Amino acid sequence: MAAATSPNLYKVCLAGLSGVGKTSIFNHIRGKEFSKSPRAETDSCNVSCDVEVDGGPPVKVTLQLWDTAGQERYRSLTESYFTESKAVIIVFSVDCPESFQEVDREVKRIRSKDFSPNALYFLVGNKVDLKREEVSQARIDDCLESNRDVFFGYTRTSAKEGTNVRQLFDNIAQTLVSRRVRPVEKGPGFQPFIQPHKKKNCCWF
Ligand SMILES: Nc1nc2c(ncn2[C@@H]2O[C@H](COP(=O)(O)OP(=O)(O)O)[C@@H](O)[C@H]2O)c(=O)[nH]1
Ligand SMILES: [Mg+2]
Repeated sequence: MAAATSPNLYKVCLAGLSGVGKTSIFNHIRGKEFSKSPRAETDSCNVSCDVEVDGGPPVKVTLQLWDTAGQERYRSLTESYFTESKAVIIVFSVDCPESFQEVDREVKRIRSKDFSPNALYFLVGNKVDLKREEVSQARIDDCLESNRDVFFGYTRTSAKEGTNVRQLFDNIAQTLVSRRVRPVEKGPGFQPFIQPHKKKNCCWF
């Protein structure tokens, strides 16, 4: 029997140095209020997007977005976090040059196939509501120019004010569909991303 038709479901992960606002972006898109100390849990939420393809009726896409439980603090985001990701959002904070240096390290890891090798990568500069931007646009442009084969987009966001967060996910959904990235097969072989023997919200590592 043929596998059941898959919905347009894609796993998407957040990455980037601790403190850049990953959990805040995650919380914003799932409608939670902004907090000065958001609780980090390994968790996922579904983000629904309508994508226009070739002028036809909108296609429904679900992005299954994953946040870290703060493992990045110990440089211990393991391969299992990225497994099956179709897109990875690498976040830095515009007020924190160190977080931008981390982007360079992450690009090196992507190039050495340490990260999810088949995912599309999206760069995000978060906290644009802050007056002090310490990462110059010239540095960002350089990074995008020399990594044109890595990043499919750059978005300036504020998780605090909600600036561009929705647009980021719409853009990711649009890119995945227009590049004909295969969604998760939800047929008989489908596995939820949570490891079956572990409880939801429980740390994997
Ligand atoms: N001003 C401002 N602060 C933010 C923004 N996003 C996150 N923060 C704050 O930055 C800190 C770290 O955020 P968090 O989401 O936990 O970062 P994570 O470690 O990458 O998950 C928290 O105090 C947040 O309230 C933003 O867009 N603007
Ligand atoms: Mg977090």
